[in-house]
Amino acid sequence: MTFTDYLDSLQGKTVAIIGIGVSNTPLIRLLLRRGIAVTACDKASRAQFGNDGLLRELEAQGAVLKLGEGYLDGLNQDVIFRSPGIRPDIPAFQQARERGSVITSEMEVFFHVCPCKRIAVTGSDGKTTTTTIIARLLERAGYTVHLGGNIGKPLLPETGEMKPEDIAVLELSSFQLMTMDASPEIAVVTNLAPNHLDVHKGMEEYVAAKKNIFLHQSPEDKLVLNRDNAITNAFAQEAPGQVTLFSRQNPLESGVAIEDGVICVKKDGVKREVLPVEDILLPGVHNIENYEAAIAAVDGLVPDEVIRAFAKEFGGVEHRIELVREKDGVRYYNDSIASSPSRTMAGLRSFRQKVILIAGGYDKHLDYEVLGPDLVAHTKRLVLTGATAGVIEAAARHAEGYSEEALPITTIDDFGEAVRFAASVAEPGDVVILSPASASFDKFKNFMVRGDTFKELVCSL
Ligand code: UMA
Repeated sequence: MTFTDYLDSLQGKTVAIIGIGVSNTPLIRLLLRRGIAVTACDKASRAQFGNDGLLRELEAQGAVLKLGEGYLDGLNQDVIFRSPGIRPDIPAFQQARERGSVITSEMEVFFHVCPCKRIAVTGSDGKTTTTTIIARLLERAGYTVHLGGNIGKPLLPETGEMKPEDIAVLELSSFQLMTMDASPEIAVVTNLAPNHLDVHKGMEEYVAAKKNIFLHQSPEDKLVLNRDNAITNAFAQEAPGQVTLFSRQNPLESGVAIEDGVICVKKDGVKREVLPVEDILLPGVHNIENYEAAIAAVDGLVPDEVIRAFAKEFGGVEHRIELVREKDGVRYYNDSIASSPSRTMAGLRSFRQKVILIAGGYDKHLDYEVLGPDLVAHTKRLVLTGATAGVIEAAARHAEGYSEEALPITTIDDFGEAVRFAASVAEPGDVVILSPASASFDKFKNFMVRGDTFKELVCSL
C-alpha cells in the first residue's frame, strides 16, 4: 500500500491519537491537513502540558482534544494510534478493540507504506550510535537516507517524499516493536540486557518484543546479531532470513570479527580487512561492537574506504559519552543516555582511569547490584542523586573489594548541587562523568533535558 492509499483509506473515518508527543504530533498535523477527523488525547492536563501553543494550534486546525483524567474514556474511533510509551494491552484499548477499533501506531503504519529499503536497529545498548553510524555511512556512500524512529524523529509524515532508491534507517525501541507485524529488509540487534522492566511485564516480554524486528523477515532479508551476547546469539535459530554474526570476543568462520586488531568481514570463505580498531575515534569497547554491527549491516552498500575515513572522524552522538569541556585539567563527560546499569557499565569501561561518577535518577526497578563490581573497579568517587541513589550505594557497598577510603560516596538530592560537588572534589587529570544508570523522569522531561542541564551546569562552573 502506498502512503497516499493509506491516507485515502482514512477519509471519512474517525481517528484518535493517544499521546501528543514526539511520535504523534507531526501525524496529527498531517491528518488534520487532509481533513481527517482527529481526537488527540493525552494524560497530561492542559495546565500540565508544557506546550500550550501546540494545543491551541491543533485546536485551531480542527482537532478535538481530550486531556487529563479520563482522557481515554469512551475510546471508540475507527483507527487509534498509540504512543510507544503506552502499553497496547491497557483496558481502554481492549474495550476499543471489542467495539471494532483498529489500534496501531505511527511506526507500524510506516513499515507498511515505506516505499524504500528499511534498515532497523534495536538492542538494549548502542542502538542510537549504531543507527547513526549506519545512516552516516550510507550518506557518504551517496544514498539519500531517512533517519528516524526512537532516535527522536517520526518518519511516517515524510513518507510521501521518499523514493524507492532511498534507504530508511530506523532505531526501534521495545515499545515500538511490541506490536509490529512487519520486519525490515536489514535488521540489527546490538545486544540484550534487562531494561524497561517498569513497563514490560518481565524480561520475557521485553525479549519477545525485540524479536519482532526479524520474525517477519523473508528468506532473502538480513539479520545482524551479536555473537557475544547469549540472548541475541540464540535468535539465530529462529531467524527466517540470512544471519550475519558479529563478535568482538570470539573468532568467527563467517561474519564480522576482529583479527589482529582489525575488524574483518568473512563471507563465502573470503576475508576482507575493513577497519583497524585503532582507527575508531570513539572511545570504549562497546563502540567497536557498534562499528562491527554497522559494518555487517551496510556490507555490500558502503565501500570499505568510506568506513575507514568515517571512523577516524566521527566523534559520537550528543548525550552519549559526549565530552562537554575541559576545565582546570578536569574533563567532563555527558552520558545522560545511560538510563540502565548496563549502559553505565559500558560508559565506565570506556575510560582507562578511575572516574568521578554522578549517577542516580528515576527507578525503573532494574537490578542495580550488577553495577557494584564496575563501580569498585572504575570509579574513585560516587556522587549520587535521585530516587535510585540508595540502591546504587548499596550495590557499591556490597561489591567485593569495596572500601570507604578507596570509593567515598556522597548523596545530594539536588542535581545542580551534585554536579557542583563533583567538580569541587575533582583534581587536574580527573574525569567527571554523568552516567546515571537510571531514567530521568523523576526530575527531567527526558534524558536530553537532563544532559542539557548537566552541560549548562558544567559550562557555568
Ligand atoms: N502519555 C499518555 N499516556 C501514557 C503515557 C504517555 O497520554 O500512558 C502522553 C505523555 O503525556 C506525552 C505523550 O504521551 O505527552 C508522548 O509521550 P512519550 O514520551 O511516551 O512518547 P513520545 O514523545 O512520542 O516519544 C516517543 C519515544 N518515547 C518513549 O518511547 C517513551 C521517544 O523515545 C522517541 O524518540 C519518540 O517517540 C520518537 O519515536 C525516547 C525514549 O526514552 C527518547 N525511548 C526509550 C529508550 O530509548 O530507552 C524507549
